[in-house]
Amino acid sequence: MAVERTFSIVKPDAVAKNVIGEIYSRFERAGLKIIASKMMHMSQEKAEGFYAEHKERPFFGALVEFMTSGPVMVQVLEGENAIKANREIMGATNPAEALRGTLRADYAVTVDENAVHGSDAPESAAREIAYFFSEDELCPRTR
Ligand code: DAT
Ligand code: MG
Repeated sequence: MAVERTFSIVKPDAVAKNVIGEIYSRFERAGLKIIASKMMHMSQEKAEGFYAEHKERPFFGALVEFMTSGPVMVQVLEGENAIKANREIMGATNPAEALRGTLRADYAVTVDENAVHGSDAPESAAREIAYFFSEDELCPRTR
């Protein structure tokens, strides 16, 4: 197993539900360390760039509108197999298909407002981390 970093977002619906701490606790209980974190309200341009891979999808406009509808928390998680571990904590994209005890099963209601984002591969993790954080904002644990 390898120590990895992944990028995560607590989306506007979950921030509005006031469950930032609950979600951070799930990461911590699973052994993932938060090595960078900030609250922000994404501009349309920022959200469009982040989801550029979905530009041609029919839900793109609604997705960008949702992601800019309120503040989000963006964070970098570090730990053993962090990318896959975070995807397991999150659950399936559609909360109706998410396993019990996952974040999306507990905090999301619909596929278009599904509480959290998590990188899906090493390449996207690196790209997404760099899209939101500069190198000097990352704080690896030294103790
Ligand atoms: P994930 O967020 O699980 O990585 P994804 O990358 O396929 O899922 O899609 C990104 C986001 O786009 C997803 O979190 C919510 C939205 N989305 C995906 N499929 C959708 C659909 N069929 N209808 C509405 N929104 C959708
Ligand atoms: Mg995705």
